[in-house]
Amino acid sequence: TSVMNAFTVLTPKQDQLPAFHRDVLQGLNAKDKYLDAKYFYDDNGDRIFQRIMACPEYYPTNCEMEIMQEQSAKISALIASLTETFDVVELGAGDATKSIYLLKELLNIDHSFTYYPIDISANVISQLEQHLPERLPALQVHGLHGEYFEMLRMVQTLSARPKVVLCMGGNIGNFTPMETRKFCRQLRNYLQAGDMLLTGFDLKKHPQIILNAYNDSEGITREFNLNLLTRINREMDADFDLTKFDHYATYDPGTGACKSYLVSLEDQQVRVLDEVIEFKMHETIYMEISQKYSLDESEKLAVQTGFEPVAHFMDKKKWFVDSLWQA
Ligand code: AVI
Repeated sequence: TSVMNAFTVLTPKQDQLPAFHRDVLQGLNAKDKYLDAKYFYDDNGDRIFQRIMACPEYYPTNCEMEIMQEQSAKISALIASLTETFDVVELGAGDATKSIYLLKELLNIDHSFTYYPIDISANVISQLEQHLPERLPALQVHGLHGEYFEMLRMVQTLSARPKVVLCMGGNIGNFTPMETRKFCRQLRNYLQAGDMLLTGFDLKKHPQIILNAYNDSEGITREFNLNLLTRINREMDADFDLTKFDHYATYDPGTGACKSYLVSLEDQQVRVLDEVIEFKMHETIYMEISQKYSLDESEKLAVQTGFEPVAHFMDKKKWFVDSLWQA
């Protein structure tokens, strides 16, 4: 019986839930309800995000595309001047449509590196492994599906070469500034002195331009947020009525925080697994932060977290920056 008791104690019900179920229930039971934006990216979420990136108001993709298309040769020459050999690890690789320009230039310099794309979406990784060889036949690709640091640890066991880590697309902006500092410090701890990080920051600009990017006129961002409720309905046997929630985006130029919420349009009860979640009319679910930075703030972040800022690569409008840091 003592074994039985120990077993019972060690496996309370919450521990048996997949992380997604556990995090969703925790967020919906919190005093200020929230959901984690990393869960936006199921297959349908990936497709909606592709449409966001193609919509006219969502400028970051075009800005970073311009940087990669026009400055990849410069960036790769700089990387090559700082290290002889390297492997490339990309955090949140997505469809790699931007990093592909840099990978191409890096291949011109050194054929022997391996590209390790890491993404939370299994679908994204299998697409990359399938399609990258068509675009860059000489590239060695080893995709990893999972959380950034778990997969980085995996990369360290696979390769001892110096690392060039890519964190593009303003993915870092989806952490709060405090989480970002923690993330950069943690990343620094995974890296060796001399390793490099190329990281994107969406820069502060006219607040209306930012707000419009997260509240597009076609309602694609709205759909993107609501899709997480659809995912919860499907995967957690829930009964969210999507017509009873609205999308609301805010941008505070003081702090640089762009946040999105879903707003309950009435008093309502939603069943999620075997729990009932109560919503008051106009109660919100905090969905996502997309933090905007100044160049100075980005440099300060580098120094605070154990990196040296080496160079900034901006688009012509100066709306977005990819910064190269060295550990
Ligand atoms: C993935 N990430 C950088 C996007 C952003 O701009 O924060 C996600 C996004 N959310 C709404 N629109 C785009």
